[in-house]
Amino acid sequence: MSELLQAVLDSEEKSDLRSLISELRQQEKKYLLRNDILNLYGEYCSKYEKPEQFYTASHLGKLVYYTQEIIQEESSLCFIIRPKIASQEVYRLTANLSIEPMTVQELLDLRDRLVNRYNPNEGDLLELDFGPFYDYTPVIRDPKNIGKGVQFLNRYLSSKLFADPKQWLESLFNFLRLHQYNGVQLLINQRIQSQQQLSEQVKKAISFVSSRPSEQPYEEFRFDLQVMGFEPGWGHTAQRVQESLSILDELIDSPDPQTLEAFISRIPMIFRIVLVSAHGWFGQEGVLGRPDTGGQVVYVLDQAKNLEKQLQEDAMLAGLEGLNVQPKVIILTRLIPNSDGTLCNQRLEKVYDTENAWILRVPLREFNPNMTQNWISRFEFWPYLETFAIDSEKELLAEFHGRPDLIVGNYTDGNLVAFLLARKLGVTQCNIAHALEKSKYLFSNLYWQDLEEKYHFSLQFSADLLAMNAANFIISSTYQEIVGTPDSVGQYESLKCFTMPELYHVVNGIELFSPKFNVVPPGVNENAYFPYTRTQDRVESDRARIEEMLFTLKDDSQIFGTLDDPTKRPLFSMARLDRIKNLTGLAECFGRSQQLQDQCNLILVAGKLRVEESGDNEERDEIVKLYQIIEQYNLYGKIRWLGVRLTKSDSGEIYRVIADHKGIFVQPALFEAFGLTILESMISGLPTFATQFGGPLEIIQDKVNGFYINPTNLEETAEKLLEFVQNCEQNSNYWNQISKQAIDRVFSTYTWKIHTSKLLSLARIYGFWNFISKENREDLLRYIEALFYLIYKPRAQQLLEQHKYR
Ligand code: UDP
Ligand code: LCN
Repeated sequence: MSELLQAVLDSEEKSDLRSLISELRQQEKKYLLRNDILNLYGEYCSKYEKPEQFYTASHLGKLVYYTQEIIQEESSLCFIIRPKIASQEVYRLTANLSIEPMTVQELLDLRDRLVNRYNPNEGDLLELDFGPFYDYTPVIRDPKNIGKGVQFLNRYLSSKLFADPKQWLESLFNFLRLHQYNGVQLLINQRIQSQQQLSEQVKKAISFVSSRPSEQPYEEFRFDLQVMGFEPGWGHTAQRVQESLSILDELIDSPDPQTLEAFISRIPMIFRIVLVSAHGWFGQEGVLGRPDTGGQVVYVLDQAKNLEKQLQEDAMLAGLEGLNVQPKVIILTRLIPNSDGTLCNQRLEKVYDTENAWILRVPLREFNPNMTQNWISRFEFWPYLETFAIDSEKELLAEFHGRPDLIVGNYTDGNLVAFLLARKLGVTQCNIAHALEKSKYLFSNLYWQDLEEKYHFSLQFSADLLAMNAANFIISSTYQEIVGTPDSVGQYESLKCFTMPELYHVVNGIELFSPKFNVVPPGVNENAYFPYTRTQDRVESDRARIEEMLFTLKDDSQIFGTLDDPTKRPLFSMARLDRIKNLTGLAECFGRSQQLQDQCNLILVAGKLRVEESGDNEERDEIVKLYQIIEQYNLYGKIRWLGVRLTKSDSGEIYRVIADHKGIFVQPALFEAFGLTILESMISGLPTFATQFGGPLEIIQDKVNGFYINPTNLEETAEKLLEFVQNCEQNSNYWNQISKQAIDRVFSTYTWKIHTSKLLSLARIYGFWNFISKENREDLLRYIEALFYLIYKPRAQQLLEQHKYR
């Protein structure tokens, strides 16, 4: 990139750069983000009547395109350039237009200076650097393969196996001897004493099972195999056993990535799983739509049900039926004594439609009952995590009668608890972010001190760093969650290098090229959300009730607004009422467009209708704002706002009723990590307009099975909606076409079956890797522990002190 900068300086574009800088110097902002830079450059090009060719194809145009941030200093400018995904270069452009590369440390000092928090006289600040711990582990080279960790790992491991067969086969042999279920040995027994013997016995066993009828049940020849050294776990029929043994035989003989993956994926090593979702209301009824309770709860519940199903299927296929295997999934959450009519005060709750999946609620210790008896915002939850993990460990061991095989954390708090538990129990740890708050709140790290009272980001970002580095593997819902797009930084990427002024500098927060990252998107609950055309599965009385609720019912306690003309096309949205979800932005977009109001009604399902009913700061602010917008644009008669808590089946039927009315779903979030409502609306057959900021960019293919909107550009959003409505009017089939393509998109790509088989396969491979590579993570884990005790814990204790007086 320095060449590009140099090319600008060496050409006649140097004078353009000079004028652009002079425009920039007139800006009040000292810290310009990409959008500011692009706007400034656009204005510059039109002011000086630059040709289109110059705008994009000049050296300067390219430089601007790659520049993520510009920081103005007295006499120089700092350019933070992202030449490609997941990489960053920093340059200082001096007053006399020469360029100097800047180190990460210099950049972080500069950012501190910008907010007047640079104190060199007080000595150096703590630098956090996780980089050295990744020096000895394999890393992906090509950014396009980021998020495909397991493929990479399989290639890496099979090449090792190929290069040094003796040592690696020995490890494989030892790994196979490990597995048991409730004390019963699986796979191989004492009769096989070496890897040499293993390889001989495998051949014998293959020839034995090959002579059996392919469908013969395993139980009928179990003892023959046992004599040869093989225990249950190879398959439920002669054919399956033969396949599994043949895969092993091939692996021993000529290892390749596919064979390795196929073999490891068959190993019966996971029966008990913990899903940690610690904060907030975790329940099956009456919890959704509350401030902290949205997609994560939906995701984890669906995941638990589908994991159980997959584990049962895997156990059956492995031939474990005779052992009475009962896989168990526990969702670990906090118990909330004052549970506002929900079951969140109940210790144990069975997950519907499962045999052995449970919600286990562990109470917080009673530091101050005013706090711990009630719901605690996710931004305040930090002081309780360590003791929650200690208490949960005991409960989990009792519930499982032993250790779990996999611990999956959810969100920052759950991931930290997962780390503490996994460390104690020596179990594989998987993380799921759902949302990393750092990228949601602009400059949240730079101004953390000002935001601390409300958000406690110092604890949150520290916890993120610790948990994500500790995790054996991380699953993300999209590629861009990890490393963004060519022109926007990813959520994990945002934690790579940043300053927390006066607390620490992060010079390398996470290795984005590590194979620990894997993209595994969620699915959608197909019992609750299905195409509106599937009338045979819909309940007429529910449809009629929801129809009335959406369009005509008068119930001031839960519904605001009466529609003048309920037959107009509904624009529909449903979300928690927080700032980032931006339902107020959608209302404003609707308010500003008379044409849109002429054609459509706006129907919102969101939060509560009254400030005094809400315990959450952001929700209260949004309630006030929504009423202001309704008043300002006189939206009476054109909007309905439902502050209702829906059952699962009602929430499914709502989308379908909107689809019956040929409506549109709009998701206007300022940023959306993934967006389950988008899957729900698409599978229901609703044309969906969703934010271009975040996950929806990967879910939707623009104009094919949905549409992108830029929610910060209200006019453009209104135009896009209007254009769609007009197209539907001109072509009566247009709505149906988009609707059908939306449905197809979800069924082809976002199902829980795909998710759980991939997740379990990852858990096995990473478990195997940990074992076979003898990778010593102890140094990393010790570093993480030290940071936990030296940074996280004292800050958490300070917050706890504050909580004592609430
Ligand atoms: N939801 C709901 N009622 C509401 C708001 C949301 O049932 O009032 C559900 C919605 O159907 C979806 C989830 O909550 O299943 C929201 O998930 P999403 O990923 O869209 O956003 P999040 O709330 O997690 O940020
Ligand atoms: C949290 C969010 O903010 C959403 O974008 C996700 O869809 C949800 O969690 C489930 O992962």
